[in-house]
Amino acid sequence: MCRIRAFEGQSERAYRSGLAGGYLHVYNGMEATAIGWLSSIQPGDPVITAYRDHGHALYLGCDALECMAEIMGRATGLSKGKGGSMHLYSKEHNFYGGWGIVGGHTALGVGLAFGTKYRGGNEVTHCFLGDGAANAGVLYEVMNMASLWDLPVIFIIENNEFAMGTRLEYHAADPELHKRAEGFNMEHERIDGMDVLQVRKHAKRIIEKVRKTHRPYFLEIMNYRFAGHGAADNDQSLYRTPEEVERAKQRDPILLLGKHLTENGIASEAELEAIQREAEEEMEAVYEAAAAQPKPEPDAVYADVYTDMEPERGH
Ligand SMILES: Cc1ncc(C[n+]2csc(CCOP(=O)(O)OP(=O)(O)O)c2C)c(N)n1
Ligand SMILES: [Mg+2]
Repeated sequence: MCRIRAFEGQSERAYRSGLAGGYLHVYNGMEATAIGWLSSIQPGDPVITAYRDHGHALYLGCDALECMAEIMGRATGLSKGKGGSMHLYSKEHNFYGGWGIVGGHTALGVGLAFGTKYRGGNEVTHCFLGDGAANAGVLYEVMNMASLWDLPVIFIIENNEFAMGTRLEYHAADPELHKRAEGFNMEHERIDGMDVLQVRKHAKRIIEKVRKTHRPYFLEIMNYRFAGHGAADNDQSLYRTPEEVERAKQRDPILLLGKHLTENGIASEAELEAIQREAEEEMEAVYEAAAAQPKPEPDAVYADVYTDMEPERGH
């Protein structure tokens, strides 16, 4: 969680220095969700998410320098410098992106789960989405398919209480989003997303169940984003107060885990500080190294657009 937080500090620095083109959304405050969940998956399980994707990519093992190089549009970036912050992608790590069309990637997530069923595999697809994305029509088409066809997919709503500047209560007819799964005959629940150990505990139980039953699951994880919607969200006073943010920060996932570790004698304050410092130093070096990477050649724009590969055949 410290590595992600430190990485985000540097990615915002890249944006403010004009080194990151396009758009950028940081994960501060939400780290316990990705880590609690992804620390419970099995190797080979596909993962897909929206544009707030740095934390997922890092935890899945994507190289921090390649991620930062991607954010800076460099040829050595994870997506060869052509995707930017919103389109981190690494098939090697079963990380299928990184998508900017709100809700659109949920169809791809269900496609990944369909692929598993078609090939007779035992993987579970983990499809993260935002609370705002939960209002996209495509989600309801693919929830129906997932349930009808018994596809092993877990929809994980990262409910950070806002869709850009619109608060949950203003965009959702029923703010308990998980209940929407009822119409699709799908199991559902809502859990706290600020305590990484709690997320991990629930994740183990739910993932095991889906792997056994091959039935989809609809989960809503409550967290909170500490930063603005994106790096260009400069006037948060239009939709929330600094006091509200401060209140939420009292349950900062890094703070909560730190408390747990010190109170139970697992780590000392000094050890925690060292972990934080190490993460900060690592990501500062990553920033410098990424800024020194080459930019793509103009011709690269034509590469990786079409494929002449034969599609993979199943049974
Ligand atoms: C189809 C589509 N409509 C609108 C947008 C513009 N847009 C970008 S982010 C966003 C809000 C999404 O909020 P949420 O799903 O809660 O994700 P969060 O930013 O909170 O992680 C919107 C409406 C978009 N990218 N795609
Ligand atoms: Mg949101």
